[in-house]
Order: sequence, then C-alpha cells, then structure tokens
Amino acid sequence: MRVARGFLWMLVGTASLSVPAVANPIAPNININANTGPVPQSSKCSSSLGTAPTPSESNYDTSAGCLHSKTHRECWDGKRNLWTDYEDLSMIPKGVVRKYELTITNGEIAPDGYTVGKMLVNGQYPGPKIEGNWGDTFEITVKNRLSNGNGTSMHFHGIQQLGTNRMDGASGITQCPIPVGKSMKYVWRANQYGTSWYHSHFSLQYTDGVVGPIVIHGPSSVNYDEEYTLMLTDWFHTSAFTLFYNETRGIPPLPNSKLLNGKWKFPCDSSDPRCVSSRGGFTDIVFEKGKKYRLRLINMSTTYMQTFWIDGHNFTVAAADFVPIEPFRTDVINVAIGQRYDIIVSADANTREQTDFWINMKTCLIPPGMAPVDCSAEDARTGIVRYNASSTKNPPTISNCRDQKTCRDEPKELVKPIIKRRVPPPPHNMLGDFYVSWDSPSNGSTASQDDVGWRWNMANSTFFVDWEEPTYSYLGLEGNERPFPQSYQPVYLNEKDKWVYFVINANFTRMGRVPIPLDHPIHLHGHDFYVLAQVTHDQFDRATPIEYNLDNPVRRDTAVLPGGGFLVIAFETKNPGAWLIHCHLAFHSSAGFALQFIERESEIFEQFSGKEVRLYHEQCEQWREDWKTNPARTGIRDSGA
Ligand SMILES: *[C@@H]1O[C@H](CO)[C@@H](O)[C@H](O)[C@H]1NC(C)=O
Ligand SMILES: *[C@@H]1O[C@H](CO)[C@@H](O)[C@H](O)[C@H]1NC(C)=O
Ligand SMILES: *[C@@H]1O[C@H](CO)[C@@H](O)[C@H](O)[C@H]1NC(C)=O
Ligand SMILES: *[C@@H]1O[C@H](CO)[C@@H](O)[C@H](O)[C@H]1NC(C)=O
Ligand SMILES: *[C@@H]1O[C@H](CO)[C@@H](O)[C@H](O)[C@H]1NC(C)=O
Ligand SMILES: *[C@@H]1O[C@H](CO)[C@@H](O)[C@H](O)[C@H]1NC(C)=O
Ligand SMILES: *[C@@H]1O[C@H](CO)[C@@H](O)[C@H](O)[C@H]1NC(C)=O
Ligand SMILES: *[C@@H]1O[C@H](CO)[C@@H](O)[C@H](O)[C@H]1NC(C)=O
Ligand SMILES: [Cu+2]
Repeated sequence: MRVARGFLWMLVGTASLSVPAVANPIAPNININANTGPVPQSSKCSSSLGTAPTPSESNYDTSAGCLHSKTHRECWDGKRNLWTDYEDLSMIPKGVVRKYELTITNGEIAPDGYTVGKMLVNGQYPGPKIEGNWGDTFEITVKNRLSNGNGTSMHFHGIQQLGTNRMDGASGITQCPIPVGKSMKYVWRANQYGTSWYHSHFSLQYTDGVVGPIVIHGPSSVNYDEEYTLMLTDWFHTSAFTLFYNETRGIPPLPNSKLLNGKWKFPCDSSDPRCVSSRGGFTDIVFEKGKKYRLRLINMSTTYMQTFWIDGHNFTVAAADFVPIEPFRTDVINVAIGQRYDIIVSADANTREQTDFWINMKTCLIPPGMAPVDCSAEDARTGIVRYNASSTKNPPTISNCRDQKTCRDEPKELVKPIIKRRVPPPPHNMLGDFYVSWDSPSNGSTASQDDVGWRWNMANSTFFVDWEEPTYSYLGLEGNERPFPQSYQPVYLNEKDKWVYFVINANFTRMGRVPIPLDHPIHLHGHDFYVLAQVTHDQFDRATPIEYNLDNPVRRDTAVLPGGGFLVIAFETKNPGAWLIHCHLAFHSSAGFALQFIERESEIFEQFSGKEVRLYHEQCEQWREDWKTNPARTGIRDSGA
C-alpha cells in the first residue's frame, strides 16, 4: 500500500561550510560518565555563524569570537551560535564521546508514597540524566535485566538521528527488541541541543517507568545563570499492561496520581499496606534572589495535557522541543505529552510575606476532550520553589486554579523559531490524508490480531508490527525484500530533499460515525516537522484551500491534533530511514495509532556497516527463539510501537 507520494519543490541547498575543531566551551555540571576524546569528523570550511538576528533583539552578540557565557548564551564557541544551522552535520561542533549504561530491571517503588511494581533504569525512577554538549556523540548501552520476560528498546525522543536511523530504538521497525539478558549499544550524534527524554519503545514500558531526561547544552535565545530539569508526568498505581485491557474495551484508563521529578504526596489511605506516606514528598528547587533560572520542562505523561505555572512568578519561553524560539513572556504554559519547553524564570518574586512558592501542575481536559477539569477537584500543588534553602514549610496556597486557556498548543503567533524557514505552499492535490478513528476492527479497519477489542486507526487502518519481523527485515536486511503486511502501514517517500505534506484528519464520517473529539499529541521520529495548520472543530476540505502558516511556522517533533479537527504538517525528505509517526498517548499508540514513513529506501542500508547487519540479525534470532515460549505471545497484544 503506497498511500502517499512524496512531493516536491526544490530544496534550497545550504552551503556547506567547514570549521576547525575547537574545545568545548562548557562542561555540563553533573554525572558525565565518560569523556573519551574527540569524535573523528571531517570538516571543510571556515565559519558556521548564521544570519544575524532581527534588530529588535539588539542585545545579541553575533560576532565571530563570541563565547558562550551567562550573559551571552546566544554564543557558543566563537565559530557557531544560535543562528548556526544545526541540521547540517558539517556545521555543528566536533564534540566528544559520552558513554552511558542503562540497565532495565523490575522493582518496587513509592515515588508518591504509594508502593507499586514498576520497571526501573539503573535501579531508579526516573532514570539517570543523559547529558552532554552540542555535537557530542553518545554511546548508550542498554541492558535488559527484566524478570518479567519483556523485551526492551530505547528511543531518544526528538533526536533526529541524521544518518543513524538504526539507532532510533523503535521495536518492530529498526530492531527486534533486546531479549532478556542481552544488551544493545546505541550510538548517535547530538546535532541539536536543548531538552528531551529517552524512553522505552517496547509496548507500554515507558508508562511503567522506563524513562529519563536528556540535556544537550548549546546556545540559548535567553540568558540565565543556573538550571533545573523538571519532569512532569501522570502516574498509575496499576501496571499499564493491565490497564491496556480496558483501553481495548473502550474504557480509557485514568491516572491515579502525578509526579514532578519522580515525587509527589499521594493522599492514600494509611490502612492500605501499600501506603507509605513518609516516602512521598514535594520536589524542592532553590532560587537565589536576582538570579535567572532555566527550567527544562519535559512532559513524560501517558494520558493528559498538563498546565504548568509557578505562584508569584512569570517566565520567558526560550525553546519548544529542540527548537530555540524568539522569547515570549507568559505566566502559564500547556505542555502536551512528549513536548518540552525551556523557560527562564527570574528569581524576583516578592519575598516579604513568603519565601516559598508552589510549582503547580494540573490536568487540562478530561477525556473525551470536552469537559474542562473541575478546578477545585485536582490539587495543583506539585513542587516548591524556595528562596530560603533551609525552609521546610509548605507555602501558603495562592492559586489552585489558573486560566488554562484552551488546553491546546501555545498559539502559533508566539512560537517563532530563531532559525527561520519558509515552507513552499502545499499543492492541494498532493496531501496524504491520514484519517484517525477509533473503531472496532470489523468496522472498516483492519484487525491486526485475532483478539477482539477496539483499535485506533491512522490512514483507515490500525497499525501492528511483529517484533520478530521488523520493518528492516521486510526491506531485505536479512535476505530478500518482501511485501509488507497491510498493518505495517508503510508510506514511501522516495524522492530526495523534497517537501512532503500530510493532513492528519480527525473530522469525517465513516459508517455513520464520527471520531471521538479527543486531542492527540502527534510525534514524528527522525524530523522536526512544520505545523502548517492546526484546526479545532472543523473539517478539512480539499476543495476550499485554507490559509496555511508558511512563513517560519512552528517547527517541532510533537504537536497536538485538535479534537474534531485536523493537523497539516510538512517536512523535507532529508533523513533516509524507517520513521514512525504516532500518537504519544501511550495507550493510543499501543492500540494502533501509528504508521511509518519509508524515507529514501535505497539509501537506508547504505548507512550500515557489516558488523551492524550481523548484530541486527543476531538480536532478532535470539528474540525469535525466546519469543516462542513467551506467555505474552497469546492474548491481547499491542501494536508493537
Ligand atoms: C511485559 O510485562 C508485563 C508485566 O510487567 C506483562 O503483563 C506483559 O504481558 C509483558 N509483555 C510482553 C510482551 O512480554
Ligand atoms: C477496568 O474497567 C472496569 C469497568 O469500568 C473497572 O471496574 C476496572 O477497575 C478497570 N480496571 C482497571 C485496572 O482500571
Ligand atoms: C503533558 O501532556 C499531557 C497530554 O497532552 C497533558 O494532558 C498534560 O497537561 C501535560 N503536562 C504538563 C505539565 O504540561
Ligand atoms: C506577570 O505578568 C502579568 C501580566 O503582564 C502581571 O500583571 C503580573 O504582575 C506579573 N507577575 C509577576 C509576579 O511579575
Ligand atoms: C530560613 O528558614 C529557616 C528555617 O525555617 C529559618 O530559621 C530562617 O529564619 C529563614 N531565613 C530567612 C532569611 O527567612
Ligand atoms: C459497526 O458499525 C455499526 C454501524 O455504526 C454498528 O451498529 C455496529 O455495532 C458496529 N460493530 C461493532 C462490532 O462495533
Ligand atoms: C479513508 O476513509 C475516508 C473516510 O471513509 C475515505 O474518504 C478515504 O478515501 C479513505 N482513505 C484511504 C486512503 O483509504
Ligand atoms: C467537524 O467539522 C464541522 C464543520 O465542518 C463542525 O461543525 C463540527 O463541529 C466538527 N466536529 C467536531 C466533533 O468538532
Ligand atoms: Cu491519541
């Protein structure tokens, strides 16, 4: 099935400039396991400083030689800065190699004071921070030491994996899962910088704990003195694998609790033996008056959009996902699942009456995406900013409620990427339509498994990949190329450096039914896509062209498909590989809300060394052997993504 054809327009080539190797201007502050010397890389030209900023941002120093500092975060190493094109590998810093080892195990934890069985990374939840500088090469060895028989794999969310599709960590696409007792080394280069997270891409494992933050230091559009990483998530007291059964019966599982950096106080019943309130608590961060703090917000949720604010403080937004943007001021921000925002907060609160302030986080909408949350029902208090490090008091409550605006992505007028790009207008007959719907398999969609239950569809068909036969195997990595089963939903993009456009459509009638108007955070692997339109409660009509946002549109790796509406995205075919696009609501993705782009098929395996082909095959052979006797083989299975 070739549902869409790439289309194009000549891409304006970026001049390839070369840079001599330079030392890293900063050393990240913590936990670097290894720093084993420079990355071999050839470079040809003399400068990669980009275009000057708009005159309104007059404090920026764009001169050659300017070095990254607290007062000039826009600079980097004197040769590169905030305006350097980070999607051109010849432009980015040489970097060093950073090694990490992530061991996945089962364990019991009580991050909010309620004991649950989860899966942990290096014995902890969330997993350790992976941190380095722009241009560094990361070598991350993932070891499967689970006792529940699950395979695993690791995806580095938002990392573009330019030329390294095989390191994308998507089980059933770019690899067989890592079998119990085995390990796999992921090697990739950080061409972008900013804030992100890694998570398992095996079934629902990330909901059950296999997650951690990624911080890549680089230029910033706003100055700051210090930084903190804040991981926001909803939290379940039941295994996601158990909850999935309900999802396939049309009962969306609701989270029990929430966590900020893996902590909260869940109001549990002390007669319940799992209730150990002493182990719950609030995450504290300390502010020193007069300083500016960069807070790296990461939404690792499974089900809900969250609204975030800090009592007594406004802030400036400096980046959306891995894309630095023109700064804008606000006092509250919505972060969808998988999204990140980097915000700069000045420690300038009025501290006469109080020195402690609540960090608040609250669910925006209740499924099915219609009813606003009853403001008094959910306790917004999630963490504490302290101007007095020795204080242990809870702050006085200021606001449990905030105007949550529309509970949608931040308005496009505010999110303006620093590195400006214009998108050629989409030809109106060349858009791929991906119809999103929630159906029983017998009603117009293809059943992927013989089990009963409801499934999500994308492009009129539910996604399912067999972990034993990943996309690469069908493409011929282990023998002859074979035709894909329909449930693999391959969309071929074979033309090089072309713009491709897609409508993800959630407002249409099929078999007398319309899709549930629920918001979905759509995530694409291997690219930052351009958001050309994001429309709520309206129908996409091919005959009546709409006004697209083409002039430096929002560009990111995760954007919300508004309930009852549609999303139009574009990207350039600059990165050969098999790349998933899926809903980041974990239960939806597991229920088939995904498809894959096969981008420049003939170039995908050219990226592999002989050793990599052998390792791929060995891992698959081991997985196939183990899977024969795995009890999870029968019964409800998820899409594999
Ligand atoms: C993974 O482990 C969970 C228990 O944690 C189990 O319910 C599920 O069936 C396992 N799935 C696979 C595919 O091994
Ligand atoms: C599944 O749904 C049923 C029916 O609503 C409910 O009673 C049960 O508690 C749910 N199971 C879980 C694990 O949430
Ligand atoms: C995280 O994303 C979910 C789903 O989009 C959203 O409901 C939630 O509000 C987000 N959390 C934060 C803190 O923004
Ligand atoms: C935040 O911004 C609003 C609107 O500009 C302003 O009314 C308010 O005083 C500001 N609050 C703080 C703490 O600076
Ligand atoms: C900081 O908090 C400690 C502990 O509550 C208190 O003893 C001290 O007076 C506070 N200092 C200031 C400057 O408020
Ligand atoms: C299929 O769709 C029809 C018409 O909407 C509906 O009556 C029927 O219940 C559906 N079947 C299943 C199995 O959901
Ligand atoms: C998907 O379903 C819609 C609505 O029934 C239909 O209009 C469209 O042609 C279908 N698309 C494909 C690719 O089958
Ligand atoms: C679908 O689009 C129509 C306009 O064409 C709109 O009236 C309707 O409210 C939309 N449906 C939903 C569920 O938002
Ligand atoms: Cu979804």
